[in-house]
Amino acid sequence: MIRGKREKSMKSSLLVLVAGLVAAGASWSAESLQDVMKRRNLSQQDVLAAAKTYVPTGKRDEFIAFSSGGQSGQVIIYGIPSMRILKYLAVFTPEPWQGYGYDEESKAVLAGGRIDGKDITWGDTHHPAISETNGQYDGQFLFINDKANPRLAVIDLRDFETKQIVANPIFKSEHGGAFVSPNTDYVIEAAQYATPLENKKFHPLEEFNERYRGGVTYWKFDRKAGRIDPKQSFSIELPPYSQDLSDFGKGPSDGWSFTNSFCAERYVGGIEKGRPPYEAGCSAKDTDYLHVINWKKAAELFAQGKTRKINGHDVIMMDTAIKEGILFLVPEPKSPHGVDVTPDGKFMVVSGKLDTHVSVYSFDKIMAAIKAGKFESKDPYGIPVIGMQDALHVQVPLGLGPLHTQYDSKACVAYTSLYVDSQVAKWNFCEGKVLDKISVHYNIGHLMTMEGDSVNPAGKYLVALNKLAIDRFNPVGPLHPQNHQLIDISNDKMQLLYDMPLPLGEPHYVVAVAADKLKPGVRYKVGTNSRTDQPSPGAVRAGEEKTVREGNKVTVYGTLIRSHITPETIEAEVGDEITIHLTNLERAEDETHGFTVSTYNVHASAEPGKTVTVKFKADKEGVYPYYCTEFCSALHLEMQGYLLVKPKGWKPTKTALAAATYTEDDYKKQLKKIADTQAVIDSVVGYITSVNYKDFPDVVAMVEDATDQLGKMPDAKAKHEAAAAKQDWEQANLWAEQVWQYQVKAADLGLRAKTYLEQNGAKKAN
Ligand code: K7E
Ligand code: CUA
Repeated sequence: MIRGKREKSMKSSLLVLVAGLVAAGASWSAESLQDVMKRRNLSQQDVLAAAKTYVPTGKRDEFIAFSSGGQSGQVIIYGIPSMRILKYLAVFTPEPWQGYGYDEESKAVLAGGRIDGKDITWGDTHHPAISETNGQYDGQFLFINDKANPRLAVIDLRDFETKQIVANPIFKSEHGGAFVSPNTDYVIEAAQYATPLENKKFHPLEEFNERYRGGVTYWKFDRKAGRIDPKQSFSIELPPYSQDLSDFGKGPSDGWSFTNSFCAERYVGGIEKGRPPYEAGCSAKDTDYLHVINWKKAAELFAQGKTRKINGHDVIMMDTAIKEGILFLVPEPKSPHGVDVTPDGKFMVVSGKLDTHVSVYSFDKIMAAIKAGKFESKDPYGIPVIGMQDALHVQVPLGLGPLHTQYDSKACVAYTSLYVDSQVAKWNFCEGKVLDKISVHYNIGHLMTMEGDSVNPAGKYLVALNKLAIDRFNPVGPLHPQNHQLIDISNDKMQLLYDMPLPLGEPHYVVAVAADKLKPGVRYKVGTNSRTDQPSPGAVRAGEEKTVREGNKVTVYGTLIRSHITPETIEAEVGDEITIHLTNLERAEDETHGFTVSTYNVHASAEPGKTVTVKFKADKEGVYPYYCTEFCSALHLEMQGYLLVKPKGWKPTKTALAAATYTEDDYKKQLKKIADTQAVIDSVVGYITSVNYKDFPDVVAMVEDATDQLGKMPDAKAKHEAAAAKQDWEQANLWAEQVWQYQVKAADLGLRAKTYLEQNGAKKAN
C-alpha cells in the first residue's frame, strides 16, 4: 500500500533527522561560552545584552508591542524583550493571509473607510493607542489612525481583528490621533493640514485665513458594543494652525485635552511662484500654539445641541467654544512635535523641533490663569492666549531636535527623543535636569516605554523608533528597513540591547502592554462572523451543508474540518454569482483552514469556529480547483474540490466517474489497520479519562473535536460493511479508508491532548 510505504519512509527519515540533531547538539554543547564569544567576536557587554533579550523556546515575552505599520496601513505586533515579530495585523490595507479584503466579512470593514464613495486600500498609520480603564491599560482594544485619509480603526484584542473603520467627515488629513481618554469614552483625532471643513465648494488659498480650518474630533467609543458611535461623536472647529499631536489630561487634568500645532504662521507656500517654501514660512515665528480644550464641557455643549452640522457631523464652532470658555491657547516654541501629559496629570511636556528645550507646562498654572482671566492677548480668531511664562513650570535644554517624551515608573523621570542629535535624553521633569543620554542609530522619531502612556508606566525597557537605519543591517537595496532599538532603562545608565529591523513601512509610534493583560481567545463560537461578532447567516453545522440555487445565484453553505471541504464539487453555469460560506468546525487551538478558488481573487482564513464568505461572478466557463491554503493536517493537500462552470444548457455525455481497482484482500488489510489504530485510540482515551482533563478547557476542546471525528465512524462503517456484503470492493475499501481517516484525526487530537496534560501537570482523576 502506497500510504503504508510513505509512512514507513517518513518514520525512518524522522529517525535519521533525530539522530542528526542529537549529534549536532553534542558538538554544539562541547563549545564553551568563551569559545563562542571568541569565535563570533562578542564582548561581555554583547553577551549581557543577548542574555537580557533572549527568550528560550517555549517561553514568552513580558510585554507585547503594537507598532504602527506606517505606509503599510497595518499594525505590527512584536514581543519585548525578544523583539520577535508575532503578527502583521491587517487594518487599512488588504492582507491575504488573514483574508482581509479578500473575504466578504472584512470587505465590509474596509468599506467603512470609503471616502467620497471611493475605496481606499492603503493607509498611513501613525499612532496606536491601547484602551484604558482609570488611566491604566486594560488590554481590551487598540485604536490607530490613518494620517493620509483621515480615518480611525478599532481593533478588538479578544481576537486581534479590525472591527471598524470610521472616516472623518470634516478633515482631509489627520495626524493627532489616536489618543484615548482615561476611561476610553473618547478617542481624539486632530487635523493636520487645514482645508475647508465642508470641502464641497472650491476655495482658493487666498481665502486660507477665512475659509480653511483645522479641528479636533472626539470619537465616542461604546465599550460594550466595542465600536465607535459616530452619532455620539463631535468635533471642535479650530484655526488653520496645522494641529499636530494631542493627549488627554488625567488625574487632576482629567476632562481637558491638549493639542499642539506647528504652522501658526498660516503660511501657504508657493515655491513654484518664487515664494519662500513652506519650511521657511511655517517656522518664521518663535512660537506656535498649544490648544487647551475642556472636552468634558465640550461634550455637554454637544449634548445641548450647541453645534452646527457639517457634512452631517456635529461641530462646535470656534465662536461657541470661545464664548463658552472651553478653548484657550498657550504659546509653545518652535514648530513643536509632541505634547505628552505626565503620568500624574500635572504637567504637559512639549518639544520644539527647532528649539533645544523641552517646555514643561503646569496644569495648575494654566487653570489659575484661566480662572483669573489673565490672558496676554487674543489670536486673530479671538481665542484667549495665556502668557507662556504664566503657564510654564520649567524649560530644560536637552539637545537638538527634541520630538517626543515618554515616562518611567520612577517618579519625575522622562525620556525625550532628540532627532538631530540621534540620542535619547533621560531627564527629571520636576527639577528640570538631565540625568543621562544614549546614542541611537539614527534620527529617532518617537520613543516608547512600557505602558508609558498610562498613569503608572512600567519602566524596564524603552524602544527607540529610528527613522534611518543607514549602516545597521545587511544592505537590501536603497530602501532600508526601519530600526527599532531596545534599551534597558532599569538602571541609572541606559543600555542599548538590540537592533530590530522593521521591514513594513515606517512605524511612527508603538505602544506596549504587559503580556498578561491580553487574553485573546483561541476559537470562536461555531458560526461566528468575526468582523461583526454576530452569528453568521451563512453558518451551518456538520451534516447540514447544502448548495442553493436561486435564479443565477448559487449559494454554498459549507464546512471545513480536517481533512475535507464540504462540498467537494460546486456546479454552476457561466455568469452565475457564487457565494460560498464556510464554517470551520474545529475547536482545537491553531486548527485554521484557508480557502481559495483558482483565479477568482478570493481568499479566506477560517480560524476554529469562524464562518467566512467569499463571493464572485463565475464569468468564464471552465474548471477551477479550490483548496485549503493552510497546511492543517497530514491530508491537507487532499482538502480540495472543483468549481465546475458549465456553459449554458450543457448536457453530460458521460455519466460514470473513473475508478481504481480494489480487491477483497485490500479490504481485509484495511480492517486490520482499523483494528490496530483503535487500540492506540483506546489507550490514549484510557489515559485522558484517568486524569482530571476536564479542568483543562483546551483539552476539553480537543476531546470534543476528537469525539466529533469518532462520531462519524459508525455511518462510514455501515457503508463499508454493506458494500463488502455486496462484494463492491471499491466502495468497501474507500469507506473503510474513511473510517481510518476519522480514527487518525481523533488519534492526532488525542495525542495532542495527552501531551498537553502531561506537560501541564494533570492529576489522577478521583
Ligand atoms: Cu512620525 Cu507621531 Cu506621526 Cu513624530 S509622528 S516622529
Ligand atoms: Cu485545511 Cu489545509
